[in-house]
Amino acid sequence: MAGGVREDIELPHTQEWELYHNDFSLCSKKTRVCLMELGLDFKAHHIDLIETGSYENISRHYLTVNPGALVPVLVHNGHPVYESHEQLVYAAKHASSDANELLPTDPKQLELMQYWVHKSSLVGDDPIAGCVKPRVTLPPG
Ligand SMILES: N[C@@H](CCC(=O)N[C@@H](CS)C(=O)NCC(=O)O)C(=O)O
Repeated sequence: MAGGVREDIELPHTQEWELYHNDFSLCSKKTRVCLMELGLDFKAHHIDLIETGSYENISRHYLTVNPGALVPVLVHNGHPVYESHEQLVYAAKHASSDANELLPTDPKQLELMQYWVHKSSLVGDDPIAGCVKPRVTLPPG
């Protein structure tokens, strides 16, 4: 799923902020930490992945939350926000005024923050770049 909020999708919800996540998922942890740092109250929906063998992320129900079958999904007033790095910035921008401020006001600091948020998203990362080059050359074919 493309990242960002989907205003055109309305999911059942009982709280302003809800999070579909998994305890072992690093991406979920990023969003959980962010929500907690902001001091936002959120309803958590734990989604089992491979660890229990139940593959709840490919259940009929969860595919209505994320047709891409991935966690985390942040839900704001019923609208899903996809991609954890988008969720961090979205939550920080839309948190109520009594939430802790996470977005720097200084443009240079904001740029630095965006750099690290993007870096931790792994989006566009070439998995080969930066790796140690192999010492052997495999024969062609
Ligand atoms: N780029 C996505 C990656 C999400 C992702 O890969 N989530 C993993 C857990 S960390 C997942 O849901 N895996 C389920 C599976 O592969 O079956 C994000 O940052 O939100």
